[in-house]
Amino acid sequence: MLRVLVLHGPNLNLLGSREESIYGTATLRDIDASLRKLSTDLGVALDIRQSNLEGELVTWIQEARGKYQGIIINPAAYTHTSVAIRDALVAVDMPIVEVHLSNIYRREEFRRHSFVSGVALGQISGLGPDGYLLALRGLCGHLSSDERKAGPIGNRSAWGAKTRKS
Ligand code: CA2
Repeated sequence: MLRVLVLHGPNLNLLGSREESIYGTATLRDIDASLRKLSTDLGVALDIRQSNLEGELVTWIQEARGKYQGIIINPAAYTHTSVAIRDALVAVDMPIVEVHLSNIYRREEFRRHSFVSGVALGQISGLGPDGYLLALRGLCGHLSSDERKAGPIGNRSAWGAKTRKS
């Protein structure tokens, strides 16, 4: 059975209680419940954690090696600041999907840069809680596909490789 780790970064525990105009009304519990339901349908084992501490997230990423096949992460504000989280994601050497509830490219300038996107399999931004479900489907599809064997994602188009004729 595939095992996937889901990490939520700082302040996401406040979802649904403030800033609803940006992040919506769903709580983190709601998001986690819909992820768990989908994981049952997909036959995937999920562990879900949230932390407000950068070091704790780094430790959890390091510990993922050998226990999980992939990580879904919303690094929240650390997206834009944390070389430590990026380095840990590189070191753990497994596919990463980055999720943001809001569209970080339509907001303040400082949110447009992600330290994580360059080391991620993919990023989903702006689709609200559904983004996590799409991330889980995408990650599981990637993990169970022969496509992985075609080489590092950075060296090809993951999707294009499948559709290319020659
Ligand atoms: O859109 C996202 O998912 C973000 O990762 C959310 C982060 C933000 O710093 C990123 O730029 C984009 C902030 C999460 C804080 O969530 C709150 C929820 C309710 C009240 C206050 C903060």
